[in-house]
Amino acid sequence: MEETNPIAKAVDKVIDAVAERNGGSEIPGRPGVEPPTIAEPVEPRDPLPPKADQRGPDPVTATGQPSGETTETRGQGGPFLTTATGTRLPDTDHSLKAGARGPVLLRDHHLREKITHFDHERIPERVVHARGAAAHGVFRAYGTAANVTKAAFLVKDVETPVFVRFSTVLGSRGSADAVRDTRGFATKFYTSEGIFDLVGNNIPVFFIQDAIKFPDVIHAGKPHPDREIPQAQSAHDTFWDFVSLHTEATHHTLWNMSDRGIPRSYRMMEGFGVHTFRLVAADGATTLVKFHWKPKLGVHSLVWEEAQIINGVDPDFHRRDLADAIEAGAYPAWELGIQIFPDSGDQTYEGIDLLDPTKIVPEELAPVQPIGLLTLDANPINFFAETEQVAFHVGHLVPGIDVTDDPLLAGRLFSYLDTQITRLGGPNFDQLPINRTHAPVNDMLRDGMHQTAVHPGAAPYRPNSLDGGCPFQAPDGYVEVPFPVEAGARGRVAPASYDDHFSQPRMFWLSLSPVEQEHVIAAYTFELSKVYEPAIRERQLKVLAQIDPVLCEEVAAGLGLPVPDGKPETIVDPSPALSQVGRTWPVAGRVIGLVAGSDIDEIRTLRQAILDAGMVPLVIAPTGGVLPGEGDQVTVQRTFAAARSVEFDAILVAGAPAPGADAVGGRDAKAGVPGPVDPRVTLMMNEAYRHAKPLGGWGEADATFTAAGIPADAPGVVSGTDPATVLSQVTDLLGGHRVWDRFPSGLA
Ligand code: HDE
Repeated sequence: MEETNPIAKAVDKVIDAVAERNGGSEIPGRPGVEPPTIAEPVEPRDPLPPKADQRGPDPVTATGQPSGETTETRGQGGPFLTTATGTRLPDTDHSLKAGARGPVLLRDHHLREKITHFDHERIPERVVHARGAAAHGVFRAYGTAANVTKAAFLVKDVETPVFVRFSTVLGSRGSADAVRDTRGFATKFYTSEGIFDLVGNNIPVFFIQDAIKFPDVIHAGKPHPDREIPQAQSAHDTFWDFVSLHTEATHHTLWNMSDRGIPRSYRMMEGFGVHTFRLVAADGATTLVKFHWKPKLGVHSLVWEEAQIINGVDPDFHRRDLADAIEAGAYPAWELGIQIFPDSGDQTYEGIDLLDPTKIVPEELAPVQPIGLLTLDANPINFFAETEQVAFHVGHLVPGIDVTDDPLLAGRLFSYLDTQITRLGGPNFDQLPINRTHAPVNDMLRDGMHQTAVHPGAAPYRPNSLDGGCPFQAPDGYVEVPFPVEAGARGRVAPASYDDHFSQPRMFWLSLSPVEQEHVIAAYTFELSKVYEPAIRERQLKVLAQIDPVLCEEVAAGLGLPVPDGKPETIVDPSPALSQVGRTWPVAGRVIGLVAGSDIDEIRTLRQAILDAGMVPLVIAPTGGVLPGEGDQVTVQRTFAAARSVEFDAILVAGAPAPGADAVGGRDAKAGVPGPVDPRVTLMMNEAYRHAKPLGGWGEADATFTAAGIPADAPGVVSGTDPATVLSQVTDLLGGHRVWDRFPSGLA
């Protein structure tokens, strides 16, 4: 019962206190559960509960039974500082010394325990996908897959707890979020039949067709081994050396060079299982499928200059966006869908080899059929315990879902289990709280480092008679589909269908709108211009010639290189579903910058209107504190000195702000070019304009646009007298994500 739950009550009290103190502000990002006092708190009290937007792993034992734990008992307990073993401590600031000036005594057990534990706080980061962010949620099945799979979690209206981790591939754990890279989209379903991990990416194809090349492609993408640069990016010699020599990578690389390589948000990415999976129905019938996640907010991306600025201004951009959206109640949601193919024996569909992970099946040929809804509704309580320790494994399967013979998947089935043993320090990683199944475990695995189950019994083997024969083999348990294996001579070989490396890249290119094609040209030109060796650039141009002549010519022109011979050999139809431009989407969780200029009275009402529309208003003013004037207190979230355009999806300006007191180049380099309007604001408007973001203003706002060099009649620039009308027009523009017609494409 909600009312009698002491934690829920405590959280409610804290929320009320926060709201009261903050003048009703609902801006996400508060670091702790309650506002701190200025003076050091000295009155002993119990540890505070987690924030209202946070939830830890569900309380189950290491063997999957309800544990009866609560948030209170799982974290820390009692008001006083203790050792790891619960002995109370009166002082943790001074080492035990012989006299005030030392020496420090070796017998100081508290010092040794504290420092020793600290010395071992780090674990190896993931070999790939080291940088990530995660959230808890729930998956509700529509029941539409029940005819093709017996998986219990896909029965209509069944709700399954999930934990989802998003990631970049190349960067280290501390690298920036908005880099050009593939994104991981890994989902752990805690089903009643055991764990199912769908470990996907935001790009539907992969670089390579065989797992044996995975170390090679990753070695090529990671920083160079001598200088260990560059960090978290593909714009360097070894990457382009590899992909230009392994042309099977062309399709994936083209997606990377498209806007898909720089997502606006984890909330606005598609996800793909990539491989073809085999589903098994209750009657044993099998079907081949590809999994898709479709974001409710649509697929959106950054523009490249914006991404570059973000990586300096807010390297945690995607992490923050995910956590803030959940804290603000704008829960991200995706539909899970499947493309269904008959399991006809040859494992192809419309001539496409379903076992080749560098190929998609266009949605126009096989529509994505929705089978359930994923909603992320809670942030983790502790990054390390949850986001870092979560261990995904493509071999975590449940009855009704089987793998196929895709050779990339075969390597993954080995790798994900193996890597956890180094990363998480032994074979018992499944027992870490975030990895615990919700299905009762009755295995014969025993002992090992960090064993947390206390196994009774004398006979962890079978058959046995000493433990009454337990555990018994389950007649309804997981069975691998007895799919016939095509016999042939043993050899390091691939089927002929794997030789087509260019027809699908060409299809992707032809499916993009002109503005998206412009971005692809710019991305290849940027990346290859960072390649030192001309031979590698020229080799890659030959690859581009196989995709499209315009793409090749434009990139060659940008690099100042001759256009190589060669042209596409295949004729393909575009797949319109691959373009992300041209539709409108919900604006939930979008961030609007509200610049307090000369006409700030309306900011109060507008701010509330933005909150009511499910978006996040950030008030930007010359100094911090609260806005001057009558009415509700409005807290300033960003000063002119601290704000940068990249934090906002759209900017509204209340008139024309005069230069602030700190608008001098010596104090703030952004203010180096003086003008009648605060130069930090004109820089902000100018950047947002270049990044095709909707802009709006009222009062003397035209003076701000003029000072920023923005034509008042430019597309997506809304100037008016009524702030509510301006907001409504800007909100409509935001639904289309960017104002793409501001910069018409020369390719159109
Ligand atoms: Fe991974 N991959 N991978 N991968 N992968 C890992 O597992 C690997 C591939 C993906 O948030 C590692 O636990 C091989 C495709 C995601 O924890 C490792 C091959 C796809 C994540 C590993 C692939 C992925 C990983 C590193 C080629 C999309 C992050 C740490 C055959 C369908 C999961 C770990 C998380 C992580 C191996 C290719 C997605 C080393 C050998 C294709 C989302 O085991």
